[in-house]
Amino acid sequence: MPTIYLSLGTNLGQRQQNLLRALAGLDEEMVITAVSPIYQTPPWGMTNQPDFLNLCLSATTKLAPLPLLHFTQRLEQWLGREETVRWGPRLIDIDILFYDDLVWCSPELTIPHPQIGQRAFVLIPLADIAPDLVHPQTGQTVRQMATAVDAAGVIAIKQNNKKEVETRRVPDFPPLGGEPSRV
Ligand code: A4P
Ligand code: MG
Repeated sequence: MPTIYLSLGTNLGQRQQNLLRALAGLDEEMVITAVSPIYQTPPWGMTNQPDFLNLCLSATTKLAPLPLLHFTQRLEQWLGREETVRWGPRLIDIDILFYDDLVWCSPELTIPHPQIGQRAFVLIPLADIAPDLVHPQTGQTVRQMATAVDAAGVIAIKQNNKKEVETRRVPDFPPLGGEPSRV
C-alpha cells in the first residue's frame, strides 16, 4: 500500500481536540504508522492571526491521490471547517505532503505539497517522524530541509502516541460515500 505523509494545522477553537478528532477521522481510511509531537507555531503567510498547533503523520492507505484529497476535505468539513481566506485562520487544515515518491500536478492537487521547503510548521514535526525521507523533486532529505528553515517560535508542546489516537476514534464519522454532517 502507498505510504503518505500529511500535515495537520489548527488555530481556532479547541485546538488539541481538533487535531485528535482529525486523527481519529483519518484513521477510518488509513493505517496511521507514526504521529509527530504537537507543535505550537507562529502563523506563516498571514501573520495577523492566532498561533497554530501543527503535527505531521505517516500512514498507509488504499486511497488513490484524488479520493484521498476528497476524503480529507470531507473530514475537514465534517469537523466544522468553514470557508476562510487563503492562509487565514481555520479550525482544521489537512494537507497532503507526500504520496510515495509520486509527482502530481493538476489544478486540484499538487504532490509533493509545493511549499514544504519554506514551512517550519511542516518540516520540524516531519523531521521527527521521517528525517531521511527524500523529496522526489529536489533530492533533499527532510532533515536537510528542516535544518535550512527558520524555526523560530516552533515549540513542541505534547507528545502523541498511537494509543491515544486509537482511543479517540470518532464513532459516528460516516464512511466514504456517506453524507457529510456537522458535529
Ligand atoms: N490542494 C492542492 N494540492 C494540495 C495538497 N497537496 N494537499 C488544493 C491539500 N490540498 C491541496 O486548500 C486550497 C486548495 O488546495 C484545495 O481546495 C485543494 O484542492 P485549502 O486548504 O482549502 O486552502 P488554504 O489552506 O487556505 O490554502 P493553501 O494554499 O492550501 O494554504 P495552506 O498551505 O493550507 O496554508 N501557519 C502555521 N504556523 N501553521 C499552519 O498550519 N496553515 C496555513 C494554510 C497558513 N499558515 C499557517 C498554517
Ligand atoms: Mg490547505
